[in-house]
Amino acid sequence: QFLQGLVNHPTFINAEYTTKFIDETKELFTFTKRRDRATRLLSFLGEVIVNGNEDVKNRPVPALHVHQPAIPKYSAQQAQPGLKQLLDKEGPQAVAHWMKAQKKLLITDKSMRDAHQSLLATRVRSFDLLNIAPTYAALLPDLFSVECWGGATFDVAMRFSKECPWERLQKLRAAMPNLLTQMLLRASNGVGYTNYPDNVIKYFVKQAAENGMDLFRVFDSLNWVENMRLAMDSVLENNKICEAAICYTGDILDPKRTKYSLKYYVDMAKELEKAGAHILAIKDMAGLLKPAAAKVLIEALKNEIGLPIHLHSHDTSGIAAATLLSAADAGVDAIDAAMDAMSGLTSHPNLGSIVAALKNTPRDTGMNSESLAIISNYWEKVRQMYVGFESEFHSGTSEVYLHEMPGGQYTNLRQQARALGIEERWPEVAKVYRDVNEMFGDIVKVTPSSKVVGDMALSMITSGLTKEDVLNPEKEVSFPESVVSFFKGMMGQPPGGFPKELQKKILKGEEPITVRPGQLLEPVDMDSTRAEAEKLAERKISDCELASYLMYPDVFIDYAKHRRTYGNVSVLPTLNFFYGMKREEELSVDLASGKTLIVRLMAKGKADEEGKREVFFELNGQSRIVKVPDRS
Ligand code: 3PY
Ligand code: ZN
Repeated sequence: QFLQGLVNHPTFINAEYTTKFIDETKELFTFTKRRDRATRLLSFLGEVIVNGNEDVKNRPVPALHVHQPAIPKYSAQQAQPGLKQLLDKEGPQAVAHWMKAQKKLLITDKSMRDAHQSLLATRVRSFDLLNIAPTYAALLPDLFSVECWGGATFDVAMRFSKECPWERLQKLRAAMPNLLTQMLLRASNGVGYTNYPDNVIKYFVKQAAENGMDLFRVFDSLNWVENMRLAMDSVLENNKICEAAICYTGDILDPKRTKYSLKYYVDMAKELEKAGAHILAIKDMAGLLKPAAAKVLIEALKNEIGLPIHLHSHDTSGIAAATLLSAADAGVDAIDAAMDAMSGLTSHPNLGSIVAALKNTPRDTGMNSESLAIISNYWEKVRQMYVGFESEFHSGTSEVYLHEMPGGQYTNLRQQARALGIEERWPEVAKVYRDVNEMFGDIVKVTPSSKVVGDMALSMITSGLTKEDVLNPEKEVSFPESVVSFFKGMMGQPPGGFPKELQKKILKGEEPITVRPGQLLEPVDMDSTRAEAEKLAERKISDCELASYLMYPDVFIDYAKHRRTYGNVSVLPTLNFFYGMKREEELSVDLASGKTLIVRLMAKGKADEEGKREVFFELNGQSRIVKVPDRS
């Protein structure tokens, strides 16, 4: 501690010290009592044993037979070199050329990001991802990429799982050295819900690139290419793969939905190609692209642009697999799917079934079905541990074509409706969501624009407002903050602009902006922001952690406080993280340094006069007692 205090002291860092510095600097000798890692983890376990984990309170609990799944015995050393090596040696353009030269249909596995974001409220922890990652590397060399980061996972990792998203990325990168890692980046919204200053986005992309991200799927929630350029350029500057996405909405085959026509998509694709994309993604976040439309769209894009095309479609309707197969027939280069046990519903079509369906056809993926089964069996067991986060949906729903909610939002909005006590009025929520979209001028609905529509729908229902009330200039309406910000132009410009009358009513005379929000936002002063974050976190922070603070200041500080108190809880098995330990249960915890702790729960005492309970553990054979205030 003395040495740490010395080398971190500002006088020492700035080389402003004299020979008397050590003698005169008393604070170097005030040592805070630092609890060791084992004690901090025992405190966390004690807390969960006595009070439970807030995140699973009032949620269904796993069945008695559910246990932490065994890890298939494969290691990254067994991995054959793959696309990651091609990217590192020959650059992103070489990967794009390689894609176009393939006859086989390429597949991205979404299980580690979008699938659990869409099925399990984004709760799958690093522990469960890292246990299977070496098996991906060893058994799935034919996988095009593994989407494992970005989107909502960044926020949820810190906010609920109390872990560092950057450590997740670094460790996944190391565990899958041959595979391309992929992330979802919301362009100028980073991995948040609002536009950030340009230097924040650049900084974030640089950190992600340096810490193991290979392929960045970049989208804008209003399909505004102007708002994508900065993020795309940042990816290009870091020599990583820039996959620019068009968000698909509407129905190109419906002659009445003229706003999002085939021409609209082809024109946007050309703009993105000109802007320097290596790959074009069609991001069908709600699963609205029907099989016949997919054929028309992919054929047109293949004719009009030179980029490889990567199709993403959620299975909310239950027929997205037909869309992917139709796109495969039309020549799409790559598709997204999820391991069998993590597929279907608001997630993605079933990866194993697509591989099987294409066997012995011109688009045969070359992937091994037995390997996929090993990995899917693992996911099946993982999913059982997260039963608390499963949604109420048990079947596909054709209603999605009416409300057009993205897969990642569907279950979330339903949970919000439950929290507001209006869950039984779900069909009404869906209908009002559709009305809001119409009032807002038929916009692309994907994070964060989908949140704006969802916020408005919930606010209308809870305050008993109809569409007519909202549109009536005479009727006083209080609009959610996100709606006001959207109409101010703070998320960018939607195609065709804003509905003018409604915009006037919402902004109450304030002028909206029409330029890129990033152009108006002051650049962040990185040095003073770092100093501010370090003061609040009460320690030095890494460059990555600065990026966390820039995206989510409060969430990062709460996480840092949790980490200071309880240590790195991501090393705990999932059932113990959520549900503590049973009496006599023995648990082996691998700390990052390779040190193993053997923890046994011996007993839980009664509350003392201060309301504290003693929890008796055995740690590596020695008894340890933790005192926890009983708040249960
Ligand atoms: C996200 O932005 O997290 C999404 O998954 C959007 O589809
Ligand atoms: Zn998605």
